[in-house]
Amino acid sequence: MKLLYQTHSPYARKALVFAHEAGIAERIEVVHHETSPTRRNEHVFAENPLGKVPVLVRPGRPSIFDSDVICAYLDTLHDGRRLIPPEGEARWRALRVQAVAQGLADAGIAVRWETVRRPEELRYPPLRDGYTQKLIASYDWVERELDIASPIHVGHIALATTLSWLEFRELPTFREKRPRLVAWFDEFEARPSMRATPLSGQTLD
Ligand SMILES: N[C@@H](CCC(=O)N[C@@H](CS)C(=O)NCC(=O)O)C(=O)O
Repeated sequence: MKLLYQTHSPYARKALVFAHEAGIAERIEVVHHETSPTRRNEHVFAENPLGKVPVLVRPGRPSIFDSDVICAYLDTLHDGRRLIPPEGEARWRALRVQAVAQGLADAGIAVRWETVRRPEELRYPPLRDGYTQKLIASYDWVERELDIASPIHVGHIALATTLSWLEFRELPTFREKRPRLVAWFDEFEARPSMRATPLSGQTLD
């Protein structure tokens, strides 16, 4: 399998960290692609009509996207404990954290459009502020709600890879007055799966 990847994408890293945690990373060839809605990447569009990474290209079978679906598929390929709990409240807890993590990454990208990516004269500060409020409210939510004592699940992976990216891009910090979250995140960042997948590179628009 090939993973169309980007070394500075929180979503792509989530899929790859998931593969490491599931013990199947060696079955995946990682191929870096630059993507941006302002610079069409034909290789990525050939596999995903949204033109986004990550995409999992499977020999002889249709490609899979987005990161949520890739993780769900990867979870069917190993014999260990499921990283997406199959049933009960544990399932909804994990998927809910994943949803907040996805929204955090989406909001972080939106803030970057309104601060550094869009030409200065086209930036709209109220939009920057609105998305920043979503970041802050979500940081507070995970400080309160995160199930730090549960066995590792997809929500943990999505959240850690997103928080790591938010720091990498110097977006508003989650570190102040959120001791529970910070302690959990710092421990998670030391995991081999995170160390094996460092963030690097700049977005090209
Ligand atoms: N919901 C998607 C989001 C993927 C995404 O936005 N990827 C970015 C890279 S961080 C991308 O390829 N953007 C290109 C574009 O928006 O055209 C997922 O979870 O995989």
